[in-house]
Amino acid sequence: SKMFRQMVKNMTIELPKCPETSPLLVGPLKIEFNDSVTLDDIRAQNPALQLGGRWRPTNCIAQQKVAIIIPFRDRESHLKHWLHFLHPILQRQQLDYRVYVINQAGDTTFNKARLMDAGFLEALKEYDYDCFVFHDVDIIPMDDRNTYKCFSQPRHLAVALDKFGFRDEEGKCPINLHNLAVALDKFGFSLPYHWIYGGITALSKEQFMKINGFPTMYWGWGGEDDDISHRLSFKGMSISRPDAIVGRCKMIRHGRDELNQVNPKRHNNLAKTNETMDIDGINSLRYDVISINRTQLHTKITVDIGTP
Ligand code: UD2
Ligand code: MN
Repeated sequence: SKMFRQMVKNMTIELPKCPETSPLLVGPLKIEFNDSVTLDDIRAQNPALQLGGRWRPTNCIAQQKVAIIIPFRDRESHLKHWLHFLHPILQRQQLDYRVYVINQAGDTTFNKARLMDAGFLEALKEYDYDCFVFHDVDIIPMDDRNTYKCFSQPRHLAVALDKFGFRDEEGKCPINLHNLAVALDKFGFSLPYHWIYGGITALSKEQFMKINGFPTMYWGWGGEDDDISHRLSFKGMSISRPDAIVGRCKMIRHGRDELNQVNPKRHNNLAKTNETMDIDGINSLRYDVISINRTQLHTKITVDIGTP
């Protein structure tokens, strides 16, 4: 009978591995920020999400298990845009993923790298992830072929940034980013600075462990991304990137956060990465989990990461 056949199918047939390139991808995306979208809308648009902001394909085994780590404090409107755009993209990419928002407790200076380290450790307590994507809350990829997975070298995904709202006096965008990307790509360039490693990055568990995670001493804005880039090159790794077309991203324009002023010590710290990296990072980090809040859209972990 049909029922019997269905039973046998469920019991004996193992799911195939998902294809290297998902057949569901659509390519370039129109990203426009609409403030009227609500969290209820986003939940309704992503009915297959499980508690904790988790999803995986049902008809194949994902190529990689991916933890998305967002360092966070007081950026609710950016987070809403992020959830609205990213959940559908990640599902089309057929990933086995979960979204972690790592929220800094208290009101001392922001420390992005500590939050990302804590996110790595907390995610691994829950699931055997292959890959960790570290993601600014205010950047949205403009092409779903920019796959959120890990490669044989650490990946930089936010390659060509379209800074939202950047206009000249006549209200026109002075640079057509698409044309610029096409031109750069034609001549074999993707970025002016090949060491840039910020915005959205992906490291496998092994790549992350090899550099002892991220530095703990960068309080406030700047430097930590360059420190990570230094760590990678000191350990003999290089940075892998999509081309400048697939790697286009839109950034929400914003001012400097009050508790994330430019870090005056960043250049001093950066000069010492080679000496400090083996003792400063995931093996020296101390933090306390204050709360874990799982919703349909994300796992929000509030952590006390100490003070400068
Ligand atoms: C650049 C980098 C970023 C980081 C930073 C220096 C790119 C595209 N971006 O971003 O990766 O290296 O410089 O530190 O290269 N955040 C909060 N609340 C706060 C402050 C920060 O949630 O109060 C989080 C949030 O996820 C944000 C991220 O930290 O996207 C980076 O901070 P930013 O947006 O102020 O820095 P930005 O845009 O200059
Ligand atoms: Mn930003």
